[in-house]
Amino acid sequence: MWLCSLVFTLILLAVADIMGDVNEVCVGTPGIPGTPGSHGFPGRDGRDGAKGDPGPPGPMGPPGGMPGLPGRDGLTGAPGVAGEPGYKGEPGERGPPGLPAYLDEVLQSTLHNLRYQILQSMGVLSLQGSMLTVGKKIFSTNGKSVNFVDIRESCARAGGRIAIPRSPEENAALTSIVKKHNTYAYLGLAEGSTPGEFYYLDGDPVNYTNWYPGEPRGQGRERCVEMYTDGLWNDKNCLQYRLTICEF
Ligand code: MMA
Ligand code: CA
Repeated sequence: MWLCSLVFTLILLAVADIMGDVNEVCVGTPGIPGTPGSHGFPGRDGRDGAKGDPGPPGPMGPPGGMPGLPGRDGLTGAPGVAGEPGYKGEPGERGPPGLPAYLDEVLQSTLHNLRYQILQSMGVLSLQGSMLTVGKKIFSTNGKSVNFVDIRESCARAGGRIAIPRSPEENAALTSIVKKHNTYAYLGLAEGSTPGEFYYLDGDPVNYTNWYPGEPRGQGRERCVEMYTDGLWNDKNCLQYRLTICEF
C-alpha cells in the first residue's frame, strides 16, 4: 500500500477534479452501515391449491322427510336344526361278481397279518399268565376280589362275562387260577326260585356241577356259588369279596 500524506492526497483530488479522471486514490476506513430499508409491497396472490378431502357428514335432517331406499341384505343366519332322516331308498342293482376270497390278494394278505398279530398277542398274554385257554374259551382274571354284582359288571365292560365251568376241563382251568391267587371265586350261576336249583346266568339249566359234599344247603339263603381253592363248589350269599374271573 502506498503511504499517502494528507497534502499529496489533497493535491491529487484537486487535479482529478480538474482532469475528470482518477487513476489512483487512497481508500479510507469503511463507514457505519446504514439503517435497513422499509418493507416492500405484498406480492401477488398464488395459484389455487389442490382440492381438499370431503368433509364429515352433515347433521341429521328434520323428521318428516321421504323414507330412504331399503338397506343391503344382512349377514347369513345360523343353520337351522337338522331335519328328520329321509326314507331308506330301494336297494341298488346287484354289482358284478367279486373275486373268490382265495384269489383276492389284498384280502389274503390282510388275513395273514391278522392271524400273525393275534398269535403274537396271545403269546404275550399267555406268557404273562393273563389268559388261560380251554378249547374255544379263554379265562382271565384282573386279580381283584369284589362282590358278585361288581364281578359281572367288570366282565361285561371287558366284553366277556363271569366265568362258569361247563366241563371238568374248564373247572380244572378255573381251579388253577383260584389256587394261584389263593382265594375263592364266584362262578356264573345262581339259585333259581326253587331252593337248591341253580341256573347259568343266561337261564340255561346246569349240566355240569362240582359241589362240595353236602352242598348246596343254603336253601334260598345262599343264592350265589363260590369255588374253593380245591375246585369244589359251595352255595354262598352274594355279598362276599371273591376273585374276578371272566370268560371270553
Ligand atoms: C358256611 C357257609 C355256607 C357253607 C357252610 C359249610 C356256616 O356257613 O360258607 O355256605 O355251606 O359254611 O359248613
Ligand atoms: Ca353253602
